[in-house]
Amino acid sequence: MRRRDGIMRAAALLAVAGCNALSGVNDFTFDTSGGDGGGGSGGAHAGCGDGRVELEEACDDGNVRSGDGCDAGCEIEEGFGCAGSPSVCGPYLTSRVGVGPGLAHALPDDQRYDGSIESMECMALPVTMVATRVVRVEVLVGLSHSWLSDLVIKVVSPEGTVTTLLSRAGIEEPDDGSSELDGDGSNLVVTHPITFRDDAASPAELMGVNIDNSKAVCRDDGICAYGPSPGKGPGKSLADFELESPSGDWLVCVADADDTETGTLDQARITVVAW
Ligand SMILES: [Ca+2]
Ligand SMILES: [Ca+2]
Ligand SMILES: [Ca+2]
Ligand SMILES: [Ca+2]
Repeated sequence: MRRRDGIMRAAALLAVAGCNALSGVNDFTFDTSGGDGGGGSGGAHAGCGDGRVELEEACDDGNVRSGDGCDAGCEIEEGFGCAGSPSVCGPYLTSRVGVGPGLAHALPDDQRYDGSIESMECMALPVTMVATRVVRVEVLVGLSHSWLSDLVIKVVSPEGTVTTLLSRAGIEEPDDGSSELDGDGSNLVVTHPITFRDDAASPAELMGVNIDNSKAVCRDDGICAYGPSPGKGPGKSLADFELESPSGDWLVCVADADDTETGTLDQARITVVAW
């Protein structure tokens, strides 16, 4: 079955990645400024600390102590997330997991991409966190390719949510899966990986728009971070993953949807902030 093929592809790549992970690409950091002066201690008001989140409260954890995520004025402290009533709060944690650089995985040319994840090449990124709610996700992809608009890049969360980061740059594609369309012909090079994050100034659809076909994105135009442009692909942005569970295999998937020009996957890295 096609689906099984796709998973096996991802697994094979993960095996390659396992070797690379030994060289220390994985890291895990505790990232909170919590407690030391978070926002808005406007002073306790009646009802703050009673364990019920009322209209004027962002949180209420049943006390009027600061430093535990919900401050003495029932405001959420910087670097924390809170949910529920009474509020349960936790510090933001950051996990960063990568495969490569150096994967050297040839991307099949014109691989009969049909919009499905099974028709893409996927790199699996196993994230393990004690946190349970995603706040923010950022993805870095490193690959070489000689014709940017051949490419579609998607991310799949452990819960199975799919969002599209890049879809045939410079092409108003009629659907997710068409081939034989010519858009931006800029190059990608492994020495200059691309970061996708929601607050980037440039949309991915305009990648390469200021350089000619002999030039490389990021290296020659200095623009290395892009906001997702799903085109006809699924999803809106990386915020689609908010509040999902961060733990499990995230997939970064790439398809080459048109013939002649080719490329090679070099690395992928995901940064997940969650609490
Ligand atoms: Ca209250
Ligand atoms: Ca508190
Ligand atoms: Ca497009
Ligand atoms: Ca191609």
